Amino acid sequence: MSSDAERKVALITGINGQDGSYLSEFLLEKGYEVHGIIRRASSFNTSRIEHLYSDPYAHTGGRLHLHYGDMTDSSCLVKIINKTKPTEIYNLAAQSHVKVSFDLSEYTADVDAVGTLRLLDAIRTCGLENTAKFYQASTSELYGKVVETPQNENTPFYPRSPYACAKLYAYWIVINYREAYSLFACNGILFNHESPRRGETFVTRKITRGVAKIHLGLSDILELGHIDSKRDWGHAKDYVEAMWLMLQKEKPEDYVIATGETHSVREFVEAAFRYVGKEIVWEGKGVDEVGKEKDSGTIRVKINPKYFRPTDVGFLLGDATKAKSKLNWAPRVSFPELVKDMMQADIDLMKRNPMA
Ligand code: NDP
Ligand code: GDR
Repeated sequence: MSSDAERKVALITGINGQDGSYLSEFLLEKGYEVHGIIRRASSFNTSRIEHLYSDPYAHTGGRLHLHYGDMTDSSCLVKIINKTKPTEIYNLAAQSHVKVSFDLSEYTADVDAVGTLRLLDAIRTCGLENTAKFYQASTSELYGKVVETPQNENTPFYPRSPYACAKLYAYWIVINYREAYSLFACNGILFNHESPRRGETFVTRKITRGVAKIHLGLSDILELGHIDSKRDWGHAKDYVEAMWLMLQKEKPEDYVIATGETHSVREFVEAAFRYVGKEIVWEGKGVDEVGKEKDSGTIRVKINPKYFRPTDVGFLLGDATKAKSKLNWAPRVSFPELVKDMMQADIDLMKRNPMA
């Protein structure tokens, strides 16, 4: 066995999510042994990482290892950490859907807030607080209501959902464990990042799937909620590199990761339709604030209030100057390239499987 200083063993919670899959690829390429926690589900839930197994039925022989676990179960977290003795832990697991968090508020707090505490305590229980480095998936949702813009590491938080409130607890408990126990722990305050592997119910993927279906004649309408929300959208592949970079520094710190550009949901829809060169379906009314409708001549999709949130985040724009200067990190994929990547992937997917 290699010495502790040489060991490169990563543990990823949420490994089968969008970010977990890209991060696994990235770390395997860097020579890491990668362990991931997955939940038991009633059907297969590893489609995003299946390509990483040399043989899907013998993957334990490779450098990627999966363990059943759950952020609500402390004992399994202790067992997995004790068994794998990771040198880096990436906490990506979360009930990550903002709108769903209004319906599952207590569960979201249990997984996203208390789950983070459980993981931090498991590290201490296993005596790894001086050796394991910890990454926390913090979020631009912490900023919520606009206080100042662009948002950087010093911008005050104003969370606007049970999800954001749970992540706010996680953010601070990470800082507390860093200060109280000298744990090497970083918050990556990541702005929205997307990809062809983005969950189907987040707005970008919903749009690219919907437009691909319309393009191929499989559907004729796309229903959305608040289309005037603005987001700073990057590509997930770029963002997982930033997670790793944070853990390679001498000192643990918190970093904003963003592109420094913001676009509305409406602009994303327009870019997607442009990509397929299709006439836009005009239906319904526009909205410029949640709950307040106004006539608009430029509606591309049907607005369905069922997708509105009790409180939404209207505007996000990140300032990643610190990450640029200290981590030498910069996004590579532009907004038009992101839309193109996601559109083409969904067109290919729908052609292969129109029922997808
Ligand atoms: P996904 O929703 O794609 O992935 C979330 C992962 O967490 C899935 O693997 C999911 O497993 C797992 N998970 C959910 N609940 C539990 C639980 N109780 N126990 C164990 N695992 C659980 O999210 P992303 O990959 O997009 O995001 C990764 C992290 O980064 C999340 O914490 C998210 O909140 C945060 N974040 C994301 C941003 C983005 O724009 N993508 C921006 C900023 C932060 P399962 O498949 O079983 O549901
Ligand atoms: P967000 O992403 O809430 O920013 O959280 P999402 O794509 O869900 O929403 C972005 C904006 O689009 C508006 N919107 C819709 N959203 C969805 N999902 N479906 C719709 O039909 C729709 N129509 C309009 C929303 O109201 C919102 O304003 C994501 C998640 O990945 C979080 O986990 C992460 O922390 C943040 O990004 C940064």
